[in-house]
Order: sequence, then C-alpha cells, then structure tokens
Amino acid sequence: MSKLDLTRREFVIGAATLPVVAQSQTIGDSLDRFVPTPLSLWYRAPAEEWVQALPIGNGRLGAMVFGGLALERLSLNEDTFFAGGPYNPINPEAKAALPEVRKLILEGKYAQAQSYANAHVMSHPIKQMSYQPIGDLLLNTFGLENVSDYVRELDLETAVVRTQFTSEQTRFVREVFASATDQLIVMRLRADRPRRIQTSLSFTTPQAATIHHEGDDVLVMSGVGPAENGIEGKIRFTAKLKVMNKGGTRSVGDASIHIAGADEVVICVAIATNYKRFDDLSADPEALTNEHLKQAALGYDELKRRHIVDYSNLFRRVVLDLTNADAAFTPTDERIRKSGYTVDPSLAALYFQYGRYLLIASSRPGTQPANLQGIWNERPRPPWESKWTININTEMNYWPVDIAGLSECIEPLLRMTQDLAITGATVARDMYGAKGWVAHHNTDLWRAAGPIDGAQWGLWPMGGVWLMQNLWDHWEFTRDRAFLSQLYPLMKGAAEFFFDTLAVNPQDGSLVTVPSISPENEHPFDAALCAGPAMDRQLLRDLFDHCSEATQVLGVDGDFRERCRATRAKLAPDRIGKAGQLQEWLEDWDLDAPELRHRHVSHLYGLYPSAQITVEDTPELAKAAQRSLEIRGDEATGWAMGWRINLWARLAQGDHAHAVLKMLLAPERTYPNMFDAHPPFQIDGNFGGAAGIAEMLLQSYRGRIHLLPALPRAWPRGNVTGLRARGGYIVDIRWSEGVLEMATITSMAGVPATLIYKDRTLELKPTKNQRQSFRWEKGRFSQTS
Ligand code: FUC
Repeated sequence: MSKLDLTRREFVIGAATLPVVAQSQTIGDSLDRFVPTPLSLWYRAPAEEWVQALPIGNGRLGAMVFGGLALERLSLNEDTFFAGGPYNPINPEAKAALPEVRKLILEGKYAQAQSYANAHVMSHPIKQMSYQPIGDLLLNTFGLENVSDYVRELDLETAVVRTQFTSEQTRFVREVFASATDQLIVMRLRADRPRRIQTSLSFTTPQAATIHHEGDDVLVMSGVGPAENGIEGKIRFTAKLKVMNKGGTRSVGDASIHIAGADEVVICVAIATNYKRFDDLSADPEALTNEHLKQAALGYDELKRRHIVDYSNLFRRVVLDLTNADAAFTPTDERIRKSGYTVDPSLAALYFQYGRYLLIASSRPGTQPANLQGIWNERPRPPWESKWTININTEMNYWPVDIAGLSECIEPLLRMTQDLAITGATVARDMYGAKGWVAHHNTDLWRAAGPIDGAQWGLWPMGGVWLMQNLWDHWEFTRDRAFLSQLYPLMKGAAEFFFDTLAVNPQDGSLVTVPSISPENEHPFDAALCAGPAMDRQLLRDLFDHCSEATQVLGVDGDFRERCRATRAKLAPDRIGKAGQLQEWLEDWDLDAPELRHRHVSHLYGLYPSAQITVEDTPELAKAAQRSLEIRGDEATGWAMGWRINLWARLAQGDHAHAVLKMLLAPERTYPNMFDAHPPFQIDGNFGGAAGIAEMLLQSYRGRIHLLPALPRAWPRGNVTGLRARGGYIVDIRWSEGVLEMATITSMAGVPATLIYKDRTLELKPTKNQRQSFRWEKGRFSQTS
C-alpha cells in the first residue's frame, strides 16, 4: 500500500536535473508514493472553497479541481463563453458632445465636464459583457469510509493535478490535466485493488442548458449564454464527456452515468462554443466537441505523454532555485500562512514558476488572452465581469511573457489588439471624428472599445496604446521581424488617432490628450477628468518613438516618421512637484488629491514597464518617482503590489522590492491555491509578482543588460537559467553570498548590448545569426564562443 511518506527526501531542484522531454517513466506509475518537490502546490485536505481548488488549463479550457472525496468537483470554463452578443456601444450623442467636454476641461471646469460627459458621451450599455462559467463536472462516490493519508497536488513540472487517499485498505489516485495538444480535459481514476472504483458522473450549470446521453458512455450538456445589459445572449456552448472504464459496469441514470466495480476509469471532457471572432458566431460546438473527443481513442497514457511533451517544452525553459528546498515538505497553504514571519525564499521561486504555469494555462496561440481571472471563473456575475481591464490589468498579465521565456503565449494579445484596431476604428470615426483607432479602459469578447462605467474611470483614450507597449516589448525581446510587420499597422493606426485628437493646452502650448484621466485617480477638483496626465504623455512618447523606430527597421513611411517626431516634441516633459514627487498631472496637484495612497501608480509607467525614467540616465526623475512611490505607500491591492515590486526593482532597491513581495505572498494577498487576492481573486497580481521576481534578478533596457540589479539580502544564494533579455538574449545567472558567481549570456539575434554587473561592464558585439555566449566567471567577463 502506498503512503504519504515525508521522510523520503527525493528532491529535484528545478528542471535542470530532469530530462528535457516528458518523464515517461512516471506515466503509469501514479500509484507511487507522493513526494513533494519545490514545484508542487500540495495540501492535506480537499478544497472547501474555490480559491483552495487547483487550476488546470490549456489556454482555452480551464478547470478548478477540488479534490473532494464523496463529491469531486471540476468547475469548468471555456475562454469564449461570455454573456451577450455582438453590439455597437457608441453613444450617438458623443461626437457632438465632446467639444463641450474638452472646452470645460481646458477652462478648469472639471466637475462640470465630468457630469456632462457622463450624461452625453459614455457608451450604451454603460457596462460590458461578463465572462461566464460553463458549469461543473461532478463525481459522486459512495462508501469511501475510513479515509487516511489524503494528499492533493498540482505538479508544475507536468501540469497534472493528483489526488490520492486511502480508504478501506485501498489506495485511490485521481489525475487530471488539460491538454492543449488534444483539446481535452482528461481525468483518470485508479485504485491499487481491483474492482474498487465506483462513481456517478454528472454536469450542473447555472446557464440555460439541457443535458442528455449519447449511448451509455457520453454525457452532453448544451446551452446558451445569458443576455446582459439588454444585449441578447448569443454564445452557444456544448460540453461533452466520454467515459471509458476497465472492468465493472456502466449504466445511465437521469442526466448521469454510473460506474460500479471498475478497475480504472478515464474521463475525457470536450467543450466548445460557436464563437469564431467578435463578429462571427458561425462555429459549430457540436461538431467541434465530437472532433476533440475522437482523440480519447489515443488512451490515457498517450494523451498524458503528449500533454507533458507540449507543456514542458514551454515550462522547462526557465529554472529558478532560491535554495531552502526543504520548505517544500510543508503544505503550500501552511507556507502561505506563515510567510509573513518565516524565511522561505523558495516560496518566491514557486510563486514565480506558478505565474509561468498560469500563463501557459491561460494564454496559448489561438486562444483568448488571459482575462482578469485568467480563464477560471465560477460566477455568473464575476467581479469586474472577469473580462479585460486594459488600463493596467491585462498589460500586467503579459509582463512575465518574454522575460520568463514564454514568448509564444503573447499571441492572443496580438490578436485581441488586431480586433480592437477594427472595432476601435469605428469608435475613432463615429465618436471622435478621427482617423486611426482607439480603445478605452476595458474590453470584452465583443471587443467593445468605447468608454464605459462612468467618465471618471472610462473616458481614457489610451488602452490601445498601452497594449502596444506590451507588444513592442515582445519585438524588443525577440527581434522577430515578422511579428513587427504584424504590429506596425496597429501602431500606426494608434498614432493617427492622436494626430487628429491631441489639443493645444492654452496654458503652455503643449499638446494634450483631452478628455482623459490618470487611471482611476481623482484630482483635487472633484473629478478625474483632466487634460494631458503624465501617463498619457509617457505612453505617447513611447508610441511615437516606437513608430519611428519601426519605420526605420521596416524601411517604410518616412513622412509618418517625421510626423511622429514632430508630434512627440510637442508633448510636455515629466515634471517634478513641490514634494519632490513625479507629478501625476500637468499641474502640481498630487498632494491635494483625495486619495494620496491610491492603488494606481499610472505616472510611474515611465519607470516600469517603460524605461523613460532610469536611475542611470534620468536620476532626478528616478528620485522623483521614488518619492511618489513613498507617498503612495506599499500597501495596496494584489496587482498594485505586483506593480510596486517591479518599480522598486527598477530603482535597484532589492530589499524594498522583496518587502513588498513578502506582503504579496502573505494570506491577505495570496489565497491557499496561490491565486492573487485583489481581493477578490484577480490573476494580474500573480503575473505582476512573477515579472517582479525576474526583474529583481535581471533587467534590460536602453541597450543594457543588468545582472542581479535588485538582489535582496533575503536571497543570498541562487541560480536562474533561461531568463530572456531585450535584444534576443538568454541569460543564466548563479550567485552566492549575494555576489555574482557565474553568468552565461547567449545572443540569439546578433544585437549589440552592454552587459553590466555592479561597476563592471562588457560590450557585447555578437555576430548576426550566430548563437554566441559571453561569461562572467571568477570576477571577470569573457567571450566563450
Ligand atoms: C481597475 C482597478 C481595480 C480592479 C479593476 C479590475 O479598475 O482599479 O482595482 O483591478 O481594474
């Protein structure tokens, strides 16, 4: 009989010691003992709440696995299942009303401008559509008496959730994973004694749906998404499960399938909707699920092998070891509970790798981008509709993508932005009378691009420009010209919108965005609406600079380049205010704003993710940014702490960054399943935190690569391999006693850079199209190949 045996210390420190391809030797061995590794999230009891359950996902299909005994629950999601249907949100009054809003703002009548905008400019409906749960797959099991040795685990090495326990001298093991290769959620139930598996399978759903059988081995649930805010529900979905049992009997009940006396049971779940694009609902969920279910014929071991090969190809690119691996012998929820007062660097390493896991699980080529909850949502009325908030949250989701070696996972963000350039062109034309395209602070499956929620949150024309920064960053990291060619038209369209809509600020003659806001902060004049906040100017500087650079790389559009440069020159520079802070607005209002400790730090965009402000190049502005951070304070929502970690890291203050990370890892901001707590659950903090951990170890900007730029004293020893730096570099770093011991920097794109460790530098001059490595060893840099 297998037992949970915590005396057996078989540790794999990171992936470096594992074979590159799947551990085929573990397949079929799942009745083996449970041995936690530094890459396990594990627990001694079933999940009672959703935020204790463990997420699996293949980018499109998601499930939360509860690990229940008498009742096992998989809460199911499909990433295109949203409320409502295609709609045009533009308020027909908006175009005529905007000049008045502009005039009132430029006259300093902010509150009046805001109420006028709320009455005449905002979208209809004022809210967007919400992401919907498909429902639950339930497994009812009777007669599990005298349960002992319970353990459930999410293994990040293989992306498999495993639940094991003993009942009546029988060891039961359930495994479940979401396969991107075969588009199925696959589950296997096993026992170490024959004929002991008994279960009833059924679906439940909060949606309008019907359930029926096909034969005695397939259960089908079909339904339609709800109407919302007056928009009819148009998404149709089908979820189908197929059950295969070895031994025992199978029978169908009322909307359920019963298995009794089996040796082993395998369940495959396929889910699909009719969604193809925001304007095309012609997919056939019935045909798609049938197609996907055909893969069940491959059998469990082959499905699992294919899943692990695919997943580990992404996951194993980066290894992070921050030592104290023994901490993994403590269940994850206990480690989180104790994280405020214990030294547990490997919890940070686990958080980093979990962030990478969650990105792979929620954003793969062809899927929707990771939304506010990734892809995991059990509620028909989720917080903030579980859609895409593009004034920080969606962008933060993609901060780790390149630095953490998951480049491919950005594809859904590019596609969403391409969609927004279409819907946003209508908004530009019909709402602003402008060329190009614009998106505001939120979007949904229907790619609504108008301003929502209220002018104080939504009347911000920069959402698309911020997405462009993420995408530009991807080019910087990869130097993938084909990607840049796809991105360039979007950048150009975004810039053209601002050529038409920037206004002259009568105070200083500079060009300003108006109406706009500094997300989502109110200034001292009872309103958020304003002209030319710092973040908009920073975003536009990046946009125009990147447009100029792209025209040069691609050898196109000389006139457009000149126009970008000329327009950029008319934006007011960043300003330092009376408290020594970086001004959030054009005027020095910061200290008089009602919420001094506001969660958003929009004006610090210039410090991170942008590099307009750096300690080395603009020390005065960096000092002012630090002052702003101090005034804001570190205590904030999960995502806002995630941002602060990256900002402190860019200020080269590793201990401060680490102090904020510690707050993020504490139970107030991290649920037992390690999901980030805004609260409530919001996934951006996971991704912002993961990016921040990487940023403490490696930074790259303005043609420089900084090794260990913000290493905290709490991580005296460690090793990281596979991080990426801008310019197409792969970086491995090992350090001990807080000092760099060895580094290998490999150029993949032949882009020169300056490599920096403390006061030592090396000019990297790699040859194009040749893989070349540089090293730091025994206190000096050298070129090795
Ligand atoms: C922004 C933030 C909130 C929340 C929401 C989804 O509006 O200000 O804190 O994260 O997005």
